[in-house]
Amino acid sequence: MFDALTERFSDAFRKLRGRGTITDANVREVMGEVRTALLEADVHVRVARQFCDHVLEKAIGTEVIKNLHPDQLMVRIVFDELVKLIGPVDSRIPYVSPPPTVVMLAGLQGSGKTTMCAKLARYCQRQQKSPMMVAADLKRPGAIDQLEVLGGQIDVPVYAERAHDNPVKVCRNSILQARKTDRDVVVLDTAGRLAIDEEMMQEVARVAQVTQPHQIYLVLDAMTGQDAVNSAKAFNERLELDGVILTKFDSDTRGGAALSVKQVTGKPIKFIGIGEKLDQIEEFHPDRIASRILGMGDVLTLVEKAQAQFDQEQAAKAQQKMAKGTFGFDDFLTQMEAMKNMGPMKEILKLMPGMGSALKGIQVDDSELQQIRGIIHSMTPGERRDPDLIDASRRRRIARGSGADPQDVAGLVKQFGQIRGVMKQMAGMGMAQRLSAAKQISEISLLGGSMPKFKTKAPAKQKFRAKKDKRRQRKRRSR
Ligand SMILES: Nc1nc2c(ncn2[C@@H]2O[C@H](COP(=O)(O)OP(=O)(O)OP(=O)(O)O)[C@@H](O)[C@H]2O)c(=O)[nH]1
Ligand SMILES: [Mg+2]
Repeated sequence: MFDALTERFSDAFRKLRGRGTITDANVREVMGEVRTALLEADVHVRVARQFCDHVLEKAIGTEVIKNLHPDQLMVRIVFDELVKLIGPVDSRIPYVSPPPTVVMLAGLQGSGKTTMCAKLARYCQRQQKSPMMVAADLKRPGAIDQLEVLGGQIDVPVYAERAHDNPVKVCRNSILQARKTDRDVVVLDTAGRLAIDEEMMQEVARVAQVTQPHQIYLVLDAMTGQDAVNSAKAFNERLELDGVILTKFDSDTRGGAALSVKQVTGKPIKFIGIGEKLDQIEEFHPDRIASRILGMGDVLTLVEKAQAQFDQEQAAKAQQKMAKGTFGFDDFLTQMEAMKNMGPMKEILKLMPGMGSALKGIQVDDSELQQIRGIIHSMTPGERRDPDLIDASRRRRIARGSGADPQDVAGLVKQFGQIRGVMKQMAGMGMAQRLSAAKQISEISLLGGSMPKFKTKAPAKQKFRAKKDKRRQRKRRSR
């Protein structure tokens, strides 16, 4: 579907190849072409403009990562923006308890509702559900037969009332029938019209009102491009849509609908139909689609690796700070922010020399990152530099400010104290020793190892000196 777009994109990026850096001027030039490519692919004008603005904004502020060419970096930025443009989406069907989960399909005539109804039933069957399909299209002669034929192919019962002409009643009865016969998913196949008309809108709105479906999906024909997007807008105003299903994704269309729907309606694409057969349904995954559009999976991997390398260098810088004993909460946070794309926290901590061993046995998972950030942001700059300042009352204040528990604050400060403990060990070393230790550590940590034990000459002497200082202070106070 995206062939033409892919080609135009790669032409545009090629222009950046051989240029030394990303500059305002060359990015603008490339984005001009990207915009034309999007418009040619029938992407909504406003969507194309916004998309290019976002990419520009990001590209111009981007630090150029060593070992990467500007075109590779641009591919990455465009990829990220594409993913944002068409996502996020949870393409699973949220099944309800108690059953049945009622899914309603709506859309224009010929968009592929009836086919999709059977595809969804098949999809649910594969998830160990027992679906039922409902022939709620009482307008088109043959509609019931069509659904029954499809039901026969996948062994899914079809609920129909041939004597009725009221789809609202049929749908309501079908749900009672599903309960009686232990069917846990009900898919309603509603009638379509050639264009959006008031009577049709009233009918689907009434069906929705009476049956209160758990999910309402709009079925759109990808081949109809911007018309599809416009009808999506009209349906979205009348129905509480939960998502869009784009059919005929296998066709030779330009892809504009796929890229515009989310921005125009605010509703994501959840599934795509990729052929006439009943198993030709796919969950919609924005990253896979974006990668398909760019057709540059290898470049994306390369950029990811370079990014990881860059982050490791940042980590090396931080650990030099640690070696100097000046590593505070701010540095800690910077490290985490810089590496938040790198995967599980434990991996990140492994990259921070010393932390792996300091935090051995302490579990920090990704979901806690948000909370840790909140807690650190609620500290004063002084507290971030010197966590020893944080006493019980400050702890309560920080907890209040971040919506965390005082115990969580205490836990974080304690963990951080352990990290600083490791740093203090390093602080006893001479400058040259420190630097070579830093280098040594960074090499080791690159391989995911933990911090080696260092022999230091100073600690005993230092401890002694510290004790002496304390004694002196006490004396002074008692005087
Ligand atoms: N290539 C392709 N064809 C599809 C796909 N989905 C549906 N079709 C075809 O599109 C045509 C219309 O599909 P239907 O499922 O009958 O569409 P509908 O929305 O129920 O139509 P009405 O009930 O008349 O409103 C059929 O010939 C299908 O085989 C798809 O993903 N890819
Ligand atoms: Mg139909």
